[in-house]
Amino acid sequence: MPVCCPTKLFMKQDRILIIGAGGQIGAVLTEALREVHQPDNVIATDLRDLGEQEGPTDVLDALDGAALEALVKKWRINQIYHLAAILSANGEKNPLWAWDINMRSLFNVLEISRQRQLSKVYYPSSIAVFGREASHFNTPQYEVLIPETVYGISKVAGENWANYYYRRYGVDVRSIRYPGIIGYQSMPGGGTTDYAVDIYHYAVQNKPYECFLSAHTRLPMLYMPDAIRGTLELMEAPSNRLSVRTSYNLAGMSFTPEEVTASIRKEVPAFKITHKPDFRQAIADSWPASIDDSAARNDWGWKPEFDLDAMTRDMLFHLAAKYQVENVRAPMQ
Ligand code: VAH
Repeated sequence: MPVCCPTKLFMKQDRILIIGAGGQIGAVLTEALREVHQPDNVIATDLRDLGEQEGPTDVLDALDGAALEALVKKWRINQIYHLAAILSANGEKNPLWAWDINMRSLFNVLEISRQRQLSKVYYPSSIAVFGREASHFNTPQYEVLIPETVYGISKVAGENWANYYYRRYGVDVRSIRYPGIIGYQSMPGGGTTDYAVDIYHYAVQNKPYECFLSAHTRLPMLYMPDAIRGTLELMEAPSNRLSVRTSYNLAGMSFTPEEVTASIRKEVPAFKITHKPDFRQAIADSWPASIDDSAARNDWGWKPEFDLDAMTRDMLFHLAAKYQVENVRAPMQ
């Protein structure tokens, strides 16, 4: 079943290592990469055993540079997708631990990529790189970056290291500043935008949901199929088309808990929500409400396909199957 890319980009003989393949994006990206490449050429790794999959898996702690080098040699890797990170909310519970994990794992990836001249590296960033000093609406690609979370600080540093390894050593590192990502295939972990996933799991079971953000908190968001397709399109773009080597702004939609609730109620009229803002409200308030992704559109033809109602229909349809709920409308065609 095509995860995101109705048209196969093309089959290639690259050998790809995915770090953090058990995470919210990593799990879906692994499946999508195995649709484009030979499944046996996509090696999924995580801290924990990933169990049986369509392609090879391995256990990897990305903080262990020697272990990473051993896997790159063992599987004859020429591309790394580094999806492991401590996200915004969890990072604030243990700042120096989050910094260490996010940075040491990146340095291991960049160094092994430099030493073994890997062909491409994918390193996700986030709109968490922006703080209150940035333009709040339609935040531009080049903007002052004063993040208020350790996660955001690590992503600003990471973007600049990626740019450095590209310009100094020619390592072809590519990056996207993901907004909040919403999908039915996997659960998020430790983020501030996780409410936008949790709400659908409660709604499809017609359970009341207590939202940890206030009703009017507007944040940039992106549906998983769009996020995955955008990532693959960036990775397949000709290198000479890419003008941004820190990280590309990417946007899909921008909504508040109140607006996603209204969208859900078109399908689940009885859905109830309450709001009990916690420490994540301050994080969300420091982020942009919407993002200008014109650089991605100009450089590699980025264009989102899902709006809020289309995402709602798709999320509820797939989650209805998971929870064995009936009478949920099929997704919009
Ligand atoms: C987080 N989901 O909430 C991540 C993301 C823009 C938010 O980076 O931390």
